[in-house]
Amino acid sequence: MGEWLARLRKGYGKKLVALHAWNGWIVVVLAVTGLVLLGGFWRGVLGEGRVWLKWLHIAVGVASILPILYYLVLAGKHWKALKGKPRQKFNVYVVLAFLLGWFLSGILLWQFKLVGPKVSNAALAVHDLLTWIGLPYIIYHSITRAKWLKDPKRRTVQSGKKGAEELHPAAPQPVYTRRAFIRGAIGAGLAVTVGPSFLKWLGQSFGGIGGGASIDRLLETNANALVPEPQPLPNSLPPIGGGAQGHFRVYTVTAIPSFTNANWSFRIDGLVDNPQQWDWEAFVKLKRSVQVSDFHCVTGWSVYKNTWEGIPVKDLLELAGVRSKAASAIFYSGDGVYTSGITLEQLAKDDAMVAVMHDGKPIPSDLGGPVRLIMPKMYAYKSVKWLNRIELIEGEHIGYWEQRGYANEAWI
Ligand SMILES: Nc1nc2c(c(=O)[nH]1)N[C@H]1C(S)=C(S)[C@@H](COP(=O)(O)O)O[C@H]1N2
Ligand SMILES: [Mo]
Repeated sequence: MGEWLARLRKGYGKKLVALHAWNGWIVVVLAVTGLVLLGGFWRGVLGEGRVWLKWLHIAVGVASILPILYYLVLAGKHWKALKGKPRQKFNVYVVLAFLLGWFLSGILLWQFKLVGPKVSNAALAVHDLLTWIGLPYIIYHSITRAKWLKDPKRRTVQSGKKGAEELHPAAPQPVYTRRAFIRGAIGAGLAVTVGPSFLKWLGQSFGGIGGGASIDRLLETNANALVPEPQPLPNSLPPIGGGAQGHFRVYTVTAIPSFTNANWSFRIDGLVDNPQQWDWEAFVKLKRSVQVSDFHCVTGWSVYKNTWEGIPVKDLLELAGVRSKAASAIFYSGDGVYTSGITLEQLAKDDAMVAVMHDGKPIPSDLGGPVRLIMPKMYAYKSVKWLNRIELIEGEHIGYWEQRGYANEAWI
């Protein structure tokens, strides 16, 4: 009977060790893929690879529930082993809470179309927050508990071979003090390296509600130098939407381009009777209108109640005289790389707009200024930044992200 129990416990120890290792690797894969997906820098570098990476992140994320469930099966025994070790118990609670939080918010993000922008937006905030707190915690945990630092007496999972104490007699005091020092140093190092990005994220996500402050900051570093500045209509300043709520994440697949009066122009060509071309001075004189609309990125964040001022796409197409053969339009970015295609039928909506101002101010270069497309009822990958050309064509155009897996029809 005693022998049988011992064998069972031995098996359970091995299982826990294996489970811990599996879980560790899953966290590593999710952390690396997640951080790469988050980083604006990698968007441009990866191109199509980003879509694959996203699916890998989702697949591994969904699978991450398996070791958690398996652990819950073994948890009763583990809990007994942790008797009288409140810190270890606390650690298990914390790690489980993070894993479950990541899993649940991740499922909502994965199913963003089903749950709608409000829920997926909240899920993204939770997913990010857990990452900023949980990842340093787990990194700290794995570094400080790596074998060379480990106090054998504190092991909570026995490998099943021999008791750890037998292999390594308890370390003498001075070594333990050094260990504590190294742990402290690692903790401080993590706080210094991760802390600033965390605070920045915190400020952007929660401090910037109203969005005003950070867009003002982007305007201060605006790389564009176009004169004259567009003058806002009365509906635009103060913005009739009351000011945007939320925060834009600056996305680009190239370096941020910059424009001056000398190198900026806007044209409409292709299947039109009267091809058009404007320089900046002429373009700011075109009649603009104002709309309030929400802005939704397909990755789960939104900015609500933007007051956009610009020229309705309909008016521009009318000026150019679209030929009956034309079926859709290609929108080109001045970055020379990004495009998106939209059918004329979809463009017939009154709210399709070539925007020149946001909340009564010029659009900063980081956010696609001087001119970007706004398609409020579609996901924002249709909202081409640094827009400088509309070409009318017969068939359909598959744009930059659409070639890389995003649906060409982007209705929300
Ligand atoms: N030229 C260009 N336009 C672009 C993109 C881009 O990478 N390059 N990203 C698109 C995507 S996916 C989104 S969500 C929005 C983001 O707009 P923002 O950078 O102003 O937040 O721009 C869209 N337009
Ligand atoms: Mo997006």
